[in-house]
Amino acid sequence: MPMIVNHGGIAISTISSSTPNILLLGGTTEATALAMLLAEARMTATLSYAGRTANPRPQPIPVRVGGFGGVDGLVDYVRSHRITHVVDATHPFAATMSAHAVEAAARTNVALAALTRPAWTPGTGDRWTQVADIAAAVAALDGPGRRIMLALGRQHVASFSAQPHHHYILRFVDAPDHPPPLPLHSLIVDRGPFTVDGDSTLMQAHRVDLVLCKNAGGPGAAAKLAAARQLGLPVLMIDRPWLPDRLLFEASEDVLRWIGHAGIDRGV
Ligand code: 3Y8
Ligand code: NAP
Repeated sequence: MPMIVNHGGIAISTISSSTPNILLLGGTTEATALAMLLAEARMTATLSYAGRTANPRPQPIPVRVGGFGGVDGLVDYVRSHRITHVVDATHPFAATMSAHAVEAAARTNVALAALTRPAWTPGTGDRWTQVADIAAAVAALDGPGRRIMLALGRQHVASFSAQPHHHYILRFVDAPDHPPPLPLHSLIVDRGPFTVDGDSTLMQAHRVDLVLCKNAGGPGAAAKLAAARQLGLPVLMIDRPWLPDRLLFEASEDVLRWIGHAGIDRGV
């Protein structure tokens, strides 16, 4: 039970509990793997989705869906739900969520760790051109019309209407409510993780001559890179955005060990 201490009429609630209560910011393969471990360990945890997709993957722990309402909303959630640990297992391009998690953890003095995956690096046979961000990727598409696999999902498609002369092969998780704002496009509705054979077949069927993607890292989206390598296709790779310093893990088992040791007698 929480201990409420009054000092001069100011109630200071100090949560001292021996049982962790984890908020897992999800939306990645790694988050799903950690959720499985937390469920097997019978730990109290909630996986959080932003609500970007219509039918997110079911999880073995309770799920909440939707934004928190900025940093203040996240601080309120952490305090009102007596969260003891926040694990940021969001995608490396979910930079706003990650920045909010760092600030909210500092304001609530709650333990924070990130679970991510290393960036992809080009290997033998890869034909990569690396660019800093979406805008640089758009600028890099000057020149004759091409057939581009735009493997960025839905959120950034409008940026490429500045280069309307290419034929874009799009892959969305959900069918869009309106046609994408690109005059020449083919739309595939599918969710990953994907396979090399599947992506190779897709690239050949659509006569793809350039693959454009984010440096997401991890196994769930890497198939297209192997397929591009096999087919000798160039890749335009968008580098990850800056993320604030925080404790970082790359294995969900290490996060479980950290939860067991990270102090939880903290004021929240
Ligand atoms: C809502 C949860 C799991 C997690 C699976 C991973 C792998 C498959 C590959 C391509 C690239 C892309 C996209 C992608 C992958 C995993 C992982 C990953 C890339 C789901 C999911 C949610 C989302 C959000 C969605 C974005 C979009 C990005 C499609 C669930 C399936 C392109 C990122 O329609 C939209 O608005 C989609 C938005 C953010 C990027 C964008 O800007 O459009 N992911 N993807 C999460 C939430 O609401 O919090 O629906 O089950 C999760 C996964 N997508 O447990 O199996 O670990 O990364 N997701 C990219 O990497 O470039 C597809 O097509 O080759
Ligand atoms: P983002 O731009 O960093 O975050 C924008 C806002 O979305 C956040 O401020 C927050 O809203 C809300 N949000 C983001 N992730 C959330 C989560 N897990 N739970 C609750 N609210 C969340 O995020 P994004 O890039 O759109 O990514 C959204 C989700 O899709 C994340 O779960 C991420 O892991 C997943 N995803 C993203 C990509 C990608 O390419 N960006 C790829 C695969 C999966 P409030 O400010 O209201 O709290």
